[in-house]
Amino acid sequence: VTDTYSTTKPIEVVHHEETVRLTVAQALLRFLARQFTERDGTRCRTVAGVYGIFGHGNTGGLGEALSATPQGEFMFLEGRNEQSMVHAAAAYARATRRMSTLACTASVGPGSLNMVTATAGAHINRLPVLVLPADEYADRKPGTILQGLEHPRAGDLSVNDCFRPVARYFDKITRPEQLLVALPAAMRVLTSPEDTGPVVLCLPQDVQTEAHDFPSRFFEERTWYVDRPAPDPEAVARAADVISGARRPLIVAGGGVFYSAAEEALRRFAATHGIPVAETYAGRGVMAKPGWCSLGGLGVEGTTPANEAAREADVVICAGTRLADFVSGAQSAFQDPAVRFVGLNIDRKDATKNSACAVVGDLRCSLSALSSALQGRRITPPEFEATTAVRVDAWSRGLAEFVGRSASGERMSQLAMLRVINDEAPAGSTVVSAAGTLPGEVLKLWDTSGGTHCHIEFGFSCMGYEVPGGIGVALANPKKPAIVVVGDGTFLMSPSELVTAVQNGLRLVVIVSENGGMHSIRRLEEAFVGRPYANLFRHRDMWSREFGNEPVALDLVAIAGGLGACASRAVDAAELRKTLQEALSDLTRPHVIVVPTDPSLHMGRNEVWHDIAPAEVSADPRVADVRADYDRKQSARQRRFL
Ligand SMILES: Cc1ncc(C[n+]2csc(CCOP(=O)(O)OP(=O)(O)O)c2C)c(N)n1
Repeated sequence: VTDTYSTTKPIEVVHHEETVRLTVAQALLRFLARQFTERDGTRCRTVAGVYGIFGHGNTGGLGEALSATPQGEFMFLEGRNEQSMVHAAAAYARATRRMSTLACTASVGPGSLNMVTATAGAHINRLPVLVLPADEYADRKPGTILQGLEHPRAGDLSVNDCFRPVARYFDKITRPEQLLVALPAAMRVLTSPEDTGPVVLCLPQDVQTEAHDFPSRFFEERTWYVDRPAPDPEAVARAADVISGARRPLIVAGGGVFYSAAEEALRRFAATHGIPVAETYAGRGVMAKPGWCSLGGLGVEGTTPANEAAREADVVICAGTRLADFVSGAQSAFQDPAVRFVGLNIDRKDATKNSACAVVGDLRCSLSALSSALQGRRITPPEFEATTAVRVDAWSRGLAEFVGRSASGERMSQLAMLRVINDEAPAGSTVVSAAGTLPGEVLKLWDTSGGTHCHIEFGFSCMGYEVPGGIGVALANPKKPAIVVVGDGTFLMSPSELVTAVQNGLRLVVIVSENGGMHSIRRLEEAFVGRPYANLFRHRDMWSREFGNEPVALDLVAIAGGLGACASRAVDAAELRKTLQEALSDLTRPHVIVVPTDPSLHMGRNEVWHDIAPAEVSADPRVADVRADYDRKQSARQRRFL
C-alpha cells in the first residue's frame, strides 16, 4: 500500500487579507452605511438612519460608534419611547415602499423589551425594520446584573428572547466575527420582498464594545437588488382561464400593490378588463380616482358597493393582500357557493389562501402577464357594470348626505371632521391612522383623487402607532406634511414622540378626535356585553363600577402644548378648516389640533358579519339573545372552507 499523501508536498495558502480593527458597534454601523437597495434603477440606502434611546446597555457600544460616524452618514433621531421608535421605522419602511428602513437601538432589559410590541406590528405588516436590542453581558463576569432576567433554569435566556416569535430573522451576536455572517443575512431579509420583516440582532453590552480585526472587504459597498420575479407562465394561463369564465369578478387590492409599485398596472388591468376593485386598509388609495370600478374599502368597515360586489363575486382576484378578517368578514364576505380565488402575491403563503389559483411573483409582472393572457377581453358583463355603477353612485350620495347632516350639531361627526381634513390636505400629503374608530372611517371616506396618500395601519392596529407613524412618513417624504388622525384614548396612551417631531422640526399635523372615551370598544361592549363597564373618560367608583356624569378634566391641548407642539382647539368645521389651513402654512414645528366630536354620529355597523363571540352562558338575558344571534349568523354566513 502506497501512502500517496506522504509524497505530496503540502500546499501552503497565505491569505493577504487586509483587516480593520473596529468594535462590533463600529463595524455594524460602517457596514450599514455601505448597503444599498436598488429596484427599477432607483437606488437608496437600505438603512438610512438610526433611532435610539440610550442606557448603560448601548452607550459605550452603539452610542460611541454613532458619535464617531461622519456627519451626514446616518440621520439620527432620539426617541422618547422605544416602542414608538420601531413604529416610526416601520412607517418609514412602508412610506418608502420597503426600499429603505431605520435601525432602532435601545438599552438592555426594559428599553429593549419595549420594542417587542412594535416589532410584532412590523412582522404582521411585513415591514423591514432593523431592531438592535442591547443584551446582557456575554462574558457573564458581572454576576447578577441590573435589568437582567436571571432565569432560574436557563442561563442563556434574556428578555430579548421575547423577540424570537415576532422577528422575521433573529440572532444574538455573542462573538464579533459572527457579524460577518449575521449582517449579510440581515440585509437579505430586509430587502427580500417575499421574506421581509423585522430583523432583530441582539447585541450584548460587552460584545458591542469588543474590538476585532474585520476583513476590509466586508465594508465594501454592496447593492441588494429587489428583483421582480416573473410568474410561471402556466400559473398565469390557469389564472386567466379562471378569470375568463367569471361573470361577477372582483379585485381585492392590498398593501402589496404599493410595495410592488403596481398601482398604475392594477388600474390599467382593472380598466382594460372591466373588473371592479375593492381596497383593503393597506391598499386604500390604490385606485386614486372615483369611477364605477372604484368600490372603496372592503369588509366590516367598508363601503356597501364593495361588500355587495364581494358577496356576489364568482371570482375574486386577490392582489397583494393577506385577506385578514376585517376585510374578509372573518370568511363571511364572499357568499357565492362556487366562488373561486386567484391569488397574485410574491408570498406563496398569501397567494394560496382560500384554495386560490396561485400566481406567485412580483405583482406588477403578474398583472402584466395576466393581462396579456386575457388578450384585452372585458370580463364584467355590461349589465353588472351598470348595476355596480348605480351602487357606487348611491353610496357616494349617501355618504355625502351623512357627512353634511352630521357636520353642524354641537359636535360634528368624525366623518365630517375627516371631510374637512381631506379637503384641506395638500397633494402629496399622507393621512395616518391606526386604531379605534378612525381607521374604518378613513377607509370609508378618504378620497385620494387630490393626490393625497393613505397610510392606515390595520394589520396590528396598535394604539400608539399614529404619532410615530406620522414621523416615519414625514422622514420618508420630508417636503409634504404627514397628517395624523387619532382618537383621544390613543393620544393619551402615547403622545410622547411628539417631542421627537418637535426636536427635529418634522412636518406633522396631528388631529385628535376628542369623543370622551374609547368608543370603538364602548360600542363593542354595548353590542356584546349587555352591561357596558368601561371606556368613558368620566369619574367613576372603582368598586361599584358606576360612572358619574362628570368628565375627567383632560386638557389635550395643554398636553400637546406641553410637549412642544403648536396646539389648539377647533370646535366646528369652519374653525377646523381655518386652523388646519394655518397649520399647513406654517410647518416649522408640529401642530396638534384637538377637535371635539360626537361619538354617537357614525354610519353604524354595515352588512358584513364579523366574528366576535359573546359569552355562551350569562345571567343577563340580553347576552343570551346576542349569543343566539351570533350562533345563527355564524352558521349562516361564515364559510367553513373556501
Ligand atoms: C396597544 C393597544 N391596546 C389596545 C387595543 C384595543 N383597542 C382598539 S381601539 C381601542 C380604543 C381606542 O380609543 P380612541 O383612540 O379614543 O378611539 P375611539 O375608539 O374613541 O375611536 C382599544 C383599547 C389596541 N388596538 N392597541
